[in-house]
Amino acid sequence: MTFPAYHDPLQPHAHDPNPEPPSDDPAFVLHRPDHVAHTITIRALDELPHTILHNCYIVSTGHGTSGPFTFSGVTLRDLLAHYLPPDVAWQQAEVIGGDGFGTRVWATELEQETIRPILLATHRNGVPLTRAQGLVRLIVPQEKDDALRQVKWIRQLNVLATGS
Ligand SMILES: Nc1nc2c(c(=O)[nH]1)N[C@H]1C(S)=C(S)[C@@H](COP(=O)(O)O)O[C@H]1N2
Ligand SMILES: [Mo]
Repeated sequence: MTFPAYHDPLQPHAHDPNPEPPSDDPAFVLHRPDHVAHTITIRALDELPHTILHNCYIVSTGHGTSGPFTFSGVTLRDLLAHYLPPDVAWQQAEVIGGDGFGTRVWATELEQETIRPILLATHRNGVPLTRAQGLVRLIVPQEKDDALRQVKWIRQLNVLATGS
C-alpha cells in the first residue's frame, strides 16, 4: 500500500522527541532472522571493534542543530558480522528505543562503502554517553531529516529476512 493509506511508525514524518529515558538499563535485545535472540550489554559492545565518527550533527529543524560531535561505538555492520551466522540473509533491521520510537535500516545501506557507517554509539566526544543522552544511540550520519533516525535508548534490534 502507498501513503497515506499506510503509515509506518518506524518511518515518521515528524516527531516531538521524548525527553526522558524509558529505563535505566542500556542493554538491548538483538532478534536474529533465524529467531535466535541475544541480549547485548555495554560490556559486550566494548569487546567489538570501536569506530570513531567525527563531525556528526543532530539536525533537528524543530529543535535546532547540535554538534559537531564525535560519536564512537560499534558499527551496525560490525555488530551484525559478529552476531549473525554468515549464511543468514537479512533485508532490514528495525531499531527501536525503549519508548517505542524507531527507524528501519536496510541491508543495502550497509553495503555502500563510500558513505559514513551507521553506528551504535556508546560515547560522545570520548566520554561515555549517559542514559539521558541516549545510551545506546543509533547514529545515521547522513540523516538530516529532523533527527528522525538518531534513535536513543535502543531496546530492540529486530533483524528481518523480509523487506516489508
Ligand atoms: N528513542 C528516541 N529517540 C529519539 C527521539 C525519541 O523521541 N525517542 N526523538 C528523535 C528526535 S525527533 C530528535 S529531534 C532527537 C533529539 O535528540 P537530542 O536530544 O540529542 O537533541 O532525538 C531523536 N531520537
Ligand atoms: Mo526531531
